[in-house]
Amino acid sequence: MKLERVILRQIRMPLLHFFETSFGRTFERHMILVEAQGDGMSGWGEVTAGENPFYNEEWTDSAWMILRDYAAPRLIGRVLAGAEEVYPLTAHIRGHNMARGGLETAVWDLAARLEGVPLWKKIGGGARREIPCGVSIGIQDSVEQLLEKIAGELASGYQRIKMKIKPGWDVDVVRQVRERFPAIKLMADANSAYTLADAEHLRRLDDFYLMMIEQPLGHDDIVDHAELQAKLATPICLDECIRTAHHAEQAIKLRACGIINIKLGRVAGFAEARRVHDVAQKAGIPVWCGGMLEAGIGRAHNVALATLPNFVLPGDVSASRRYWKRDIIQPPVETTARGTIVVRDQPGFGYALDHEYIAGLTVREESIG
Ligand code: OSB
Ligand code: MG
Repeated sequence: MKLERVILRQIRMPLLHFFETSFGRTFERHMILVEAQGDGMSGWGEVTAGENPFYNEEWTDSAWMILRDYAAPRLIGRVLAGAEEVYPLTAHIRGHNMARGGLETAVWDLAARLEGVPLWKKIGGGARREIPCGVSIGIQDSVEQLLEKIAGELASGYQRIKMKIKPGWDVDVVRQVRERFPAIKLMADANSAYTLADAEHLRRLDDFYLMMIEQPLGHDDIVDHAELQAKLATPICLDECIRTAHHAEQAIKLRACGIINIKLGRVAGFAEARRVHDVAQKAGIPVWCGGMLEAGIGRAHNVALATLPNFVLPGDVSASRRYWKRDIIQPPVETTARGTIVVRDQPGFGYALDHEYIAGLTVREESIG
């Protein structure tokens, strides 16, 4: 496949409700869609960077510059034997995995479309026909609101609830959720809001038999997580810390986690996501697919990823309607009453793009090559 042109489009999509994590509230997403053109077809990717450099070092504008000035120029005009070649070709860029991943996933989609096969097949997935789904629920203005939201998501069929926590919204809130919902699969995500000095406080969460506690400590600190894990009965799940398969190896060797959340953008795309998956699988560590408030392209890519065999836990991949009044794909991503997403068999990421809607949402566009 010869990559001839890369088109970047930045779109603006207001969220139906704000989403609050320990690092702040998001009201509106600004995401970059990557169209990779080659051999007469287009593949599509979505950059999962946030609007600010708070989850990791990237944000929409940094990703735009990395893609335009570094990643896309490295690929344009090249004949690629396969999409696996994208990761090493952009590996000279330090960090900026989400920018790299937006392009990498677009090339995987292109490769699948050129062969006329679904993306899940192209990446070697297909271990399941339905993806088990959970939801991630942000920090709310009141516990009552949180309980109501959880009840609504359970009524929709979702299989597990993840609640965001931060200092001041943690043990007491989790206790109230547990009292109201004694039997649900429940977990908490701190997005790096604590330090080892909070170990005794975090240990109180052991009373609530959570499935896991996600990324309690520093975004880049595997060693402290190992020390904390030794003190906790609840498994730690690493998110921010795992940017490469090597990080996964180190975390497992140090016993810093019992579970890994894999996000395509955080690890720069499908090739490295598969390697993280394989490292975890070999060590007997289950994984699940994380989310970054994606629009339809990113959501569909997540569904494909979650068909790999070791994605055995419900992920943060949920229906488009939880976030968007209207999604950029047709049909939108929908869930069954069993709390699953049925994997589609159409070529590439499996959904149709709503080009007219995308054009209306586009605030800047640039063609490279
Ligand atoms: O840590 O998983 C996270 C959203 C933004 C930044 C970080 C995270 C999240 C989520 C959202 O939890 C999950 C979703 O997309 O539904
Ligand atoms: Mg997380």
